[in-house]
Amino acid sequence: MPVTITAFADSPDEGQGMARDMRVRWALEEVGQPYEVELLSFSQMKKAPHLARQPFGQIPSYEEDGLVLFESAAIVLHIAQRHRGLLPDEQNARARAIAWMFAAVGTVEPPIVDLEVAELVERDESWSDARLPLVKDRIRGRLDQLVASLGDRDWLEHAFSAADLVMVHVLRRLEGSGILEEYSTLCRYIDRAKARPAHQRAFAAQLAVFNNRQQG
Ligand code: GTB
Repeated sequence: MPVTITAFADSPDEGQGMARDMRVRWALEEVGQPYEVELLSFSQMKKAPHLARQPFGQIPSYEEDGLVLFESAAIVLHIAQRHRGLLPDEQNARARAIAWMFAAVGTVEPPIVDLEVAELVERDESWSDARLPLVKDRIRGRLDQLVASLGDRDWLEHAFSAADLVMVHVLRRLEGSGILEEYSTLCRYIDRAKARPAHQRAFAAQLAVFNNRQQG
């Protein structure tokens, strides 16, 4: 049975690759595994059949020979453990790469999500103007630390890994915020990752969903 993942039938980003199925598509492309995509409406995501795969009614989920998984980073880790090419062979480097995957979703992503909430949900609150700079500075703090760790290396470990895949996708959420542009090191890091053929195939596949919707 081929791998099947779920994705938005109507992604709010209109095919810009910001939704988290992009991480899973990219990982599968990196390791050369074919996959099928089940597109879900918002209401389908909240109903029992999908809740059995994804307890929070979100995308992406992942199914493969009786294994049902959720959480994009856990899915990427599973793919990286099952196939060669996304994690270093050497045990310590492998452990570090996995730690960076956790850091991407557990340490770097939360303040970025907080900014989205501040800008999209809280913008009309009386305290919003006072809070926004604090939220942005928390992101800058994390990015300063990430830049220091990356140093002059191309990737978080000696070669591209699942750590970079998840980290770059997390950082892409800052595109257009003006913050990322303050970090030329990170802009180049993201550009290197986006230039990978696997990224381009994954991006094109999710963009095709939007384009087909427009034509249909
Ligand atoms: N921790 C989970 C994971 O990593 O898999 C989070 C999954 C998640 O947040 N899924 C979102 C979802 O299903 C889509 S990716 N949301 C619907 C819901 O919660 O009801 C988040 C996302 C959505 C849209 C954009 N965008 O338009 O730019 C960016 C990111």
